[in-house]
Amino acid sequence: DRPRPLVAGNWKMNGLKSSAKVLGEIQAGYTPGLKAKVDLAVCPPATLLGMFALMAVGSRIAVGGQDCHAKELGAYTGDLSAEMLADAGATYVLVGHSERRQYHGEKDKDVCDKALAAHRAGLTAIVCIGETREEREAGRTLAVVKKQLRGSVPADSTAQNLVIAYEPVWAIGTGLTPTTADVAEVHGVIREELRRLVGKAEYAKVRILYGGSVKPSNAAELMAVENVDGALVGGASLVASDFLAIAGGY
Ligand code: G2H
Repeated sequence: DRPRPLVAGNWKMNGLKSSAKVLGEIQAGYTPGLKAKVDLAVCPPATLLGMFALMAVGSRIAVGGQDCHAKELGAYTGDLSAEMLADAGATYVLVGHSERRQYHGEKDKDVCDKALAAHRAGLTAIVCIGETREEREAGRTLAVVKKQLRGSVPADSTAQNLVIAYEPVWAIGTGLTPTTADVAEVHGVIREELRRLVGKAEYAKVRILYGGSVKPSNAAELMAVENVDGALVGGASLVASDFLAIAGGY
């Protein structure tokens, strides 16, 4: 039994109030047929989170944050706690996206603390991992992914509060994607590692998303791969018809 797939849109630093139109189009296209097959989530910038959550009430489209602080509250100017995201209507939060690791120096331990904070707030943490081009060329992909998982996945994780997103850094926003054989290998290793991390009863139910230049033309092929339980979509999630076409790849 494969887990129910999840297609999550990561809007990154894109979107103004006028982008509510895009969410409206996604809602309109989330037909009963699609609902029966796949869960949808949209992670807009935090400025739009509350509005999107209100708009999405009743549509079964989940809303998520793109990052959270590890603490519940305090003197951390500019940061947002997991509790604040939950209060605004989020049910998911991305943690450890490679852009956070790269531009904000987040390490596995930071990502783990953020995922724990997400769990405390009742959110599902989408923990992002993935190797760089240099790591792949050095043949270290599997070792890197295992190390990131061990360091970033908190011990209290379950199939309910944890989603993994495997995003090879070199495939993000570049149009390049790994072969389906490569994706199958990495996702298989992630599944095995999850057996150790979340336990025998839960590990098969944890959703493992693929991310990195997912688009309508490659989605069906990528998502047919064993142990690929959905997608984390960046650029293509900003266009409702593309996002829906990707979700329809199931
Ligand atoms: C990877 C992905 C979504 P894109 O960052 O998180 O972005 O689909 O634009 O490569």
